[in-house]
Amino acid sequence: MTADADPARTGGPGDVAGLRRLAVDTLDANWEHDHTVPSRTLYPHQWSWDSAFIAIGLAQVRPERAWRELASLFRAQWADGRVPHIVFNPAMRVGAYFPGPEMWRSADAQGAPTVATSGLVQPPVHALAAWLAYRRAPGPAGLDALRRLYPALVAQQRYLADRRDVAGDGLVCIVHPWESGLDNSPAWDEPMGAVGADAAVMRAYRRHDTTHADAAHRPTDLDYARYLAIVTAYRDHGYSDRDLADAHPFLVECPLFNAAFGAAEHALAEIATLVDADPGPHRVRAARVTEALLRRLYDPSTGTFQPRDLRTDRLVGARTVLGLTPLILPDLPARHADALVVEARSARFGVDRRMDQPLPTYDRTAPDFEPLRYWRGPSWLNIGWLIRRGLLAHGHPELAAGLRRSMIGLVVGAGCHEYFHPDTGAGLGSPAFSWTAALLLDLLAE
Ligand code: 2M8
Repeated sequence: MTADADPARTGGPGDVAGLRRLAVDTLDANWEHDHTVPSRTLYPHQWSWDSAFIAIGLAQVRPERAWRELASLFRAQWADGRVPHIVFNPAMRVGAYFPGPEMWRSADAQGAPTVATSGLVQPPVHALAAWLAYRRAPGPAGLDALRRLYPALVAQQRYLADRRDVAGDGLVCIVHPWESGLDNSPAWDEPMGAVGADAAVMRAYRRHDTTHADAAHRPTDLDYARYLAIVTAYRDHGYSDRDLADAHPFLVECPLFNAAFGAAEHALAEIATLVDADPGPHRVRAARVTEALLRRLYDPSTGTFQPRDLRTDRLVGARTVLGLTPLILPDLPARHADALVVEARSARFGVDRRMDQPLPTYDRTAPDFEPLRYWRGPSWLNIGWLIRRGLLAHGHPELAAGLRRSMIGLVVGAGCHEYFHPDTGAGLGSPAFSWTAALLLDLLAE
């Protein structure tokens, strides 16, 4: 197959109908009474940003489920507006996932819902997902769902703006690498280096992930020891966001999280016009987020966005795919969008109208690029999907088409895997991963 051919239209197992069937079967198999698990083995509960991506795909084939997916997630919203990154299914056996509800102890925290959840959040891509789901499945049922979701989506944004702007600069601060969604990205190596923990503490626990996936494809025990140390610090602080700057061990402004935060305001402006609310304040807030991102996270010397470690007030040096994601902001100035396109097209990321290799999550020319290890190199469909949207928003349809073909080609070659080898395209992690299936459906519909 040439790099130019659409892998979904060349016959064989990669034909559009066959791919759609694979995606729908994967989503159906992962459906669990009111939500979709990311993976039956590795992630058997509900995850926040997974549900958003999943709803976008479900909207095409099971619209009623798309709205239930988002509604069940938002039923677990805390009183302060935070949307927890995991909603635990009480029917699952103890030990089905680590760290489980016994570690998070959300019931002891003020304002937590009755269902057990984590106390962290994930990138707020839900308003964008709700808006896109509605565009795929417009009609009275969708409009009702948007009406119900709108205040909850606004409260989610308010939580992030009011409680998580630790530096007072208009950007949201994440308090754990799990909040970024790119758990062990090299972007977190510098801030994580300052978190005191010993890999040996993991002898006291049983990791669940490494019984279902190769340990060489997952975060290390030292990573997990640090993850637990940060969870414990936040939990023992009652999951309160007061005085975080004084003692919390991990405080970072992430370009992807904040790009999603800004994109949510753009999407809320669209939703507001549909549900008879005022879009004006959302547009004002969206513009402020873009301005803050440019002021605080854009590095003119590299022409890309970098996370800011608030404990040192320095930009992180590693060039990861996170830096490209502000492209999803429609109001990013052309000069900055152009610089990101240069970075995307460089040998580091290789975006092209004819892509030889999948988009990696980390600079593939870096000496510590790891093609097998989770978010330290492998290719992920949700990231490619976001960047493709950004390329379209900033007038690069040919690059967007190249990226789309490359992403579809990954599933044609390996199935709905969680992530893919960034050189060979081989499937890694869970072989039946929900957001891969859902976003494939979205790409096929374009
Ligand atoms: C991964 O994260 C969880 C912790 O939240 C884990 O490794 O156990 C990440 O890929 C995250 O982005 C994703 O939402 C989650 C479920 O798919 O898995």
